[in-house]
Amino acid sequence: MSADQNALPELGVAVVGHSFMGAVHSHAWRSVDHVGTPRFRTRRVALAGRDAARAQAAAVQFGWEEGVDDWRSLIERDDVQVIDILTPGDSHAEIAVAALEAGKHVICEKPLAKDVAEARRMTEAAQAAAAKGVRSMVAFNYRQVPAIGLAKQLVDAGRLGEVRQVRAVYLQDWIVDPDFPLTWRLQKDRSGAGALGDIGSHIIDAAQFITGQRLTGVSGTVETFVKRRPLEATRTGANTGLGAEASSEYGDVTVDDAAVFFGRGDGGALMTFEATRMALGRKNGMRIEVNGSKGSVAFDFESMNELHFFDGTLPAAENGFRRILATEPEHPGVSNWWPAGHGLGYDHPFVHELQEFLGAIADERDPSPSFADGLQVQQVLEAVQRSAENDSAYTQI
Ligand code: SOE
Repeated sequence: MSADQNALPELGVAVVGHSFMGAVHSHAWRSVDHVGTPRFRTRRVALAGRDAARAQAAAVQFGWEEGVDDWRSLIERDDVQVIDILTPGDSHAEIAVAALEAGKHVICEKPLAKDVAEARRMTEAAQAAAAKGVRSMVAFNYRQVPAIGLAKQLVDAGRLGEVRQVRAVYLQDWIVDPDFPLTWRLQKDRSGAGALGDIGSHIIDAAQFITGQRLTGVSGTVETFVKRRPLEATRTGANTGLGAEASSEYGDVTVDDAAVFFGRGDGGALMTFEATRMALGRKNGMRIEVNGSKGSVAFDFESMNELHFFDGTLPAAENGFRRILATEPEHPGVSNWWPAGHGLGYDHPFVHELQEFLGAIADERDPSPSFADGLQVQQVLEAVQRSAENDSAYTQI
């Protein structure tokens, strides 16, 4: 840390949750002061979990001063100004509303809540807090991938012309095995939805972010291929991924394994979406293609440093999709990292996300995406669920 950084104001941070997203966000909090132009000297004050011993072990592993078993105690502390919520969806609303009412800035994992009512309550609390200078943000990390930022810049600059079609898929396969246990991501009362909420929410946000169009209605269907699974065995050690241990008892899966839907954007675009955790062989296949009247862009997370751009204004005989390496300093988020061509990974966009959040706190503005953006995505998710329950009827948002 340079002498100048020592002069920056201190900002105490606490995270709630220490599984996959706890590990990823902790990694980002450890980096954020050392990348680009820091706005604060962040202090990683505490990590909260449900079990004291596991929280303490995670705090040591992930670099937090303390591990505690009660998130409420963090909200009461004067040395904590930021709460980062990384828990299952059923606790987001309670933690976020309490933290905002206590004057803490809040960043919260997506989807914002487990249902629209809770997301609305969080958004109202965020708006009331914003009037007092307290900031809140929902963590749609894929917005912060440089190639996705570049796609948005090309659309905004009119290089695609009128945006007419979007096709977005998010393909994973980590629950294909019927013996994979019934973790919280497979329980509706804890997560709100399955693949639809967990990864469908990302492609809804990315499609709307890139095109600047919001979905106005959707038609969709969902399926649960494996209807019963072993319950999850009590965890002992760290769990920094999606894996879990099975017990010998079984329970019902109450969420979708896969969802397919289409919708219309408010600018006239037709958008199709597929979210599944059953696409055997696909690990984190988040892909999005946008076609306009003058050009197209295509992104695939498995080659996350690339954006494919077709410029339809060039002569047909020598035209084709051009592979742009989105690693130039001009590309969004890249200039603070490595020389051109050296590339970023899954973890870097989470640092960009914190930079946006901390920049907004320092500049006294609302960060993007806001809780209101998270609420709108939640409304899309709920509209897909209603459509699916109603023979795929087209459902207004
Ligand atoms: C977090 O952003 C997240 O959506 C996880 O919840 C998913 O399970 C992961 O695979 C993609 O990232």
